[in-house]
Amino acid sequence: MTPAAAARPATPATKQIAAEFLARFGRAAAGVWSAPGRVNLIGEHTDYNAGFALPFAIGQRTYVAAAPRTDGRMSVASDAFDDAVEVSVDELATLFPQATGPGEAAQVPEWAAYPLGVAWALMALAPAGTAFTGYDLLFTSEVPLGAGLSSSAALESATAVALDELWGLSLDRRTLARAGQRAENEAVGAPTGIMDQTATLLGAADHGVLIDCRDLSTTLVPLNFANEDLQLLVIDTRVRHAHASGGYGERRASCELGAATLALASLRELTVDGLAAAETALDDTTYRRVRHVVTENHRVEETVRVLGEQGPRAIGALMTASHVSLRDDFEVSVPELDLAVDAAVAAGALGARMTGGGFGGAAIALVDAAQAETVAQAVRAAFSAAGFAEPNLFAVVPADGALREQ
Ligand code: GAF
Repeated sequence: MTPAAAARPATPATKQIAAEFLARFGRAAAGVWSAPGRVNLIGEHTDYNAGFALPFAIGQRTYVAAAPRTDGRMSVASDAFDDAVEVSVDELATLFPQATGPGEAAQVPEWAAYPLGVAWALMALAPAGTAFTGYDLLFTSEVPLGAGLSSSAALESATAVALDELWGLSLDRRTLARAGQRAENEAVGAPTGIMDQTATLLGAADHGVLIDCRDLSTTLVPLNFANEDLQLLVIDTRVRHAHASGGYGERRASCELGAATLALASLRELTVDGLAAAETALDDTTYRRVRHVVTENHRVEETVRVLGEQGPRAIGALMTASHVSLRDDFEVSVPELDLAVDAAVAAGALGARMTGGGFGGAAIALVDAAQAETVAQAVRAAFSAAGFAEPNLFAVVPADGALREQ
């Protein structure tokens, strides 16, 4: 199909990707789509436990330009990676077997497994008889890779909205989110939850997205830091992480063990009041993983309540408590994240916490706008004194989710 032109004005980023597409493929793109990275305000490692999370989409986006091909082939290329990949659409339908373990599923360079995995997952959802035209897809991204801001979901969701429209599927956003998660789980082999795809597909300017991961229902929660003279600073530690390997899967397994031992469908069923009984039934490590999830769900509900009653200035203590729980009970922080949080709070931040899956990536700090530079300088100085690489600091605001740009 030939998509109708979208009404959004061109931006420097959309002009750039359109020009790169023309230069690379010798013909104009038929359209440009984009999806944002995300910051999780609070609610970490709760999504795969059917719990609550409160992320928001950020202004930094991943863009994809696309034009149809006539030879039944699909190509994906990115200005961030050398290895472009091309496959026939027929091959694509069977390219990814179900992952049998972290990192075992990739049949293609890892970055390409994200967009090709989404195409593969969408093909399985399409009505019988859908004509799967091949496309050239070219990506560029403003979302830093491996920084805990979900560059992966930005890539998945940009692909999902583009191919949904180009293939005429008209799937709803929750279904697109599940397709992105399936790509990540089964094509890339990372056993991640649904929070990031939901935030990048359902986010809205000046709002957080409260996700109930039990039924994937979402509520937009007003969240405007500037109105309260606040800034939300991202402190990218530059310690890179990957969830296809290492501790993420182990934490998930611990949670599943905890729920199974307590005979619960998921840790969502356990409340703070039930923790004392859980402690006697679980080994110490499993208990601490469970305690994090249960108290974090409670902190998300409290954050939503406090935002509604008092506004964002009052949520700092909940953010910092979330970090302490992730550091001590869930044990997914690293020294750089702990230092970012401690230095920001010591310099006057209202609250701070690691954001995303952990094992590296970024922290966030809620600061008075007037104090933002003081806090940033204190964090940089603390990193320098500790001998850590200089962190990358920038402010983010809640922005729109995935959309058609051009
Ligand atoms: C990563 C995962 F992709 C999410 O699904 C979520 O589990 C998060 O870590 C931790 O809250 O971003």
